[in-house]
Order: sequence, then C-alpha cells, then structure tokens
Amino acid sequence: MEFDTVIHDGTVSTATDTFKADIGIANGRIAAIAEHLSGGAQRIDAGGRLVLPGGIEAHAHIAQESSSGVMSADDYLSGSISAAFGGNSSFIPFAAQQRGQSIDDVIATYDARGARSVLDYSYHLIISDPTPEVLHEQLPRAFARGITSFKVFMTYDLMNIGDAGMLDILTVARQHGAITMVHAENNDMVKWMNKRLADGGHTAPKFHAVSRPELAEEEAINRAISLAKLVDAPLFIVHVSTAGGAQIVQREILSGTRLFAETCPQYLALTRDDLDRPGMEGAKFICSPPLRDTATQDALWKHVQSGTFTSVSSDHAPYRYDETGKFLNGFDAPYPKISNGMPGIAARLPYLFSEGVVKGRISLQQFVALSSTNAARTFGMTNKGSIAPGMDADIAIWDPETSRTMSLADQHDNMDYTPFEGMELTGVPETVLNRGAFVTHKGKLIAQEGQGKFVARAPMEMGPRKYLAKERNPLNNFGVDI
Ligand code: DUC
Ligand code: ZN
Ligand code: ZN
Repeated sequence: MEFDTVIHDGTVSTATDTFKADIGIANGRIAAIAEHLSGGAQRIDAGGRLVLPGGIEAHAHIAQESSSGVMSADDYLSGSISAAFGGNSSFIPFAAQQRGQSIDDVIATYDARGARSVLDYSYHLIISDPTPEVLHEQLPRAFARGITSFKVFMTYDLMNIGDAGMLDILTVARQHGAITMVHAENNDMVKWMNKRLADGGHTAPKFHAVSRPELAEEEAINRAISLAKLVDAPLFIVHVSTAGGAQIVQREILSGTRLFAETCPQYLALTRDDLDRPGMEGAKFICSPPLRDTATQDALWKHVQSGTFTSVSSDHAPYRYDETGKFLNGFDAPYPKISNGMPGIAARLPYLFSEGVVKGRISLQQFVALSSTNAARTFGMTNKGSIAPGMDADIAIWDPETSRTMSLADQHDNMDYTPFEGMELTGVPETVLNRGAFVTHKGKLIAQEGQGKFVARAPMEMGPRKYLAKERNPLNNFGVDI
C-alpha cells in the first residue's frame, strides 16, 4: 500500500490502549497501523514519543462578540494556531446569536470568520432568542448543515432565556438529535448579590467571586437537569466549578440521566485568591463561574479521576488586559463591568497532561478520553478522536518528558497575559497533524491560513424515551405525552 506519510517509532495511545506502532496515512486518513510500516512519501520519526489523537477543544470563544459587544481578542487564525501549539487538531468554538438575529445570519457570519482556521472546526450555536421561527425553521436548517449542539444561558439578562425557553430548545434538540449545553448559574441570585455588593461599595475584582456564590451554580445545575428530564433530552453542563455541582452531575449520571459535563483547568489550578492580586491585576482572573478555593480543586480533581466529567475544556475567552478587553469600561471599572473570561486554549492539554498524567492523577487513556475522544463522540465528530484505520489522521506527537515554564512569550494567541504564567509543566505537544497535513512540526507553525475545514457533525443517537417525568408517560394513569 502507498502511504503519503508514515509516522514510525511512536508509542500510540488511544482512550483504551497504549502500544508501539507505526501509522500509515493516505488521503488524510489513517490507512494502516502495524508494528513496522515501510515506504511513505514522507516519514516522520516519532523517536519513541507519544502519538495521540489530536486534542478536540470543545469550549472556546473565538471571533465572538460577548453579549455586551466586546470582541474576543482571537480570531479563527490566531485562535486555531494557539490551539494547535497546545496539542489540538480541531476545535468547536461558539457561534452566538444576538437577540433579534436569525440563525442563518449567525451561521453565515461565523462561516466567514471560520474560513481562516488552520484546524478543522465546527460551532456550537448559542441561542439567546428562541422565537418560533428560530425553533421550527432556522434550527432545523442548522441541523441539516451538521450543527448538532447548542448552548443556552441561565444567567446574564441579555442571554438568559428562562426555563420555558430552555424547555422549548431542549424539545427541539431531542427531535433533531442535538445536545444542549448550558451555562448554569441562577441569574437572580447573582443580580441580588451584585446589588448588595454595589450598595456596600464593594467593587474590586475580588468581589466577583462573592457575587456568584457556589449555591447559584448548584441550584441552576439542579434546575437545568430537571428541565432536561421533563423532556428526556440530553444535557451538557459547561464549566462546572463547584464540588456541589459536580456531585449533582455524578448522582444523576449514576441514576441513568443522559448527562454530560466538563470542568476547566482554571478551576483545577487557580483560586479566588488570584482575584485579589495587587491593583487591578485580579481582573485577569475574572471569569464566570468564578474561581473557587483549594478544597474545590481537590474535589473537582476527584471527579476528573472518577469519570464524572466528559471532558476538560479551556473555556478560552480571550479579553486583553487593556481598553479593548478587560477595561472597555475604564481601568477602574467595578467588577461587573470588567469583561468576563480568560485565555487558555494552548494551556489546556499541557496542564492536564502535566498535572494529570505526569503527577499520576489520571492515566494516559483518561487523558486521551478527556482531551479528545469523549468530545468527538459526544459532539458527533465521527471521524475524529481516535487512532484507528479509517479515522482522520488528526494526530499530536508529544514529548512526555521535557519541562517548561508557562509564559506569555511562548503563547501564539493575541493575548497580553496568560493566567498560567510561571507554572512548571512537563510534556510538550511538538507536532500536530490535521487530516494528515502538518499544522505544527517540532514547535514550528507549518499550516497555511484556511487549511482547516468545517466539519459537519452527526446527530446524537437519542434512543427511546425514558419518561423520567412520569406524568408524561402515557402508560401511567393520567400520563399524557404532550
Ligand atoms: N461563559 C462562558 O462559557 N465563557 C465566558 C464567560 C461565560 O459566562
Ligand atoms: Zn458560560
Ligand atoms: Zn465559555
């Protein structure tokens, strides 16, 4: 067999196995895996390094305006390059509907933005305005294009769609085989806390953590799950930041609810003490939900280890530490007017590898599952997320031993800080292939702008109704499946 590329002398790891093998690539796909493969128009010597499925970043804000109109610092070119240097071979940022905007217009807008990507990409649709036309005409057109996941918000006045809006979206998602992602925080609790903090003159960045209590997340996660159960729809809780929230997710998964969740490196690595750095430095660490404490970090790691989380995602939301980003409303803005989010698309996998695999908290197989395979399966990237014949040749070659100190100087995004500055991490993704083509090689960018392609994703298998709400089960007395 003729191969375009052979990767030889690698240690291959998937979500289930680790083995020594050569990989033959033809026409962008994995064509053969064997102990020894000869030939290949191009041969890549892995030199015993790890050969893993390229990471799939399932939560990133790229070329996206926030609800208050602030454009993220990264576009699809810088965001995808940064992702690639972090060991990713594809990503699924958000395409956000502003109120009043049609979904067709949202998709056209993001298609133009996505065309610059060096990695394969798709979008999760953020829905802020679920009108009947959106629900019954525009979303079905989006599914037909292979956009099979949404995100909704339970917080922020300009984004929160209310419980009824969520039920409408969950119902449509179930009909079409889509999964609904949710930002779960109780809007009124946060607003009430904001008002009391403002009345007391508490405006410094550190009060951001006070304003969004753990209870606000736990209550909203519980409610979101109840809404999803009423209509038997699968649900994905994004950026879980609390022990209580993770515990609810674990309990529901164990009781058979079709539920998925992620946490993010910032909740494992940083605490709310970072919000109290001198001057306005704390603004760099404002994200929602907020950073918590070391006890929460320990609890979240246990949930990473024991399988509560489907994936660990970056929630890359890059707003620079200047007047274009964090300080759009002034350098002394009160915390609610400081842009919300932090960068991390390049740090996600090196952090998870170093703190997870190298420190013995998770196995290499868990790393692959959490960084790639589970996202591919959950979000319908059927040709990605594993190393097997027929799959896209989306591969990351890792040096598992080299250590480095994270610093802004090594970043490839458009940011002027990294929240992980100074962290010592072991393990470096040196080379990334996307459909067999180099994106990075030995730490250098090889890809051309626009090399990535839009990935039409498969619908999620819904399976039979479970009737978790017994009142909707027609087999029960008075039950009506409306
Ligand atoms: N939610 C996100 O998912 N990212 C950034 C800010 C937010 O509220
Ligand atoms: Zn969110
Ligand atoms: Zn986010």
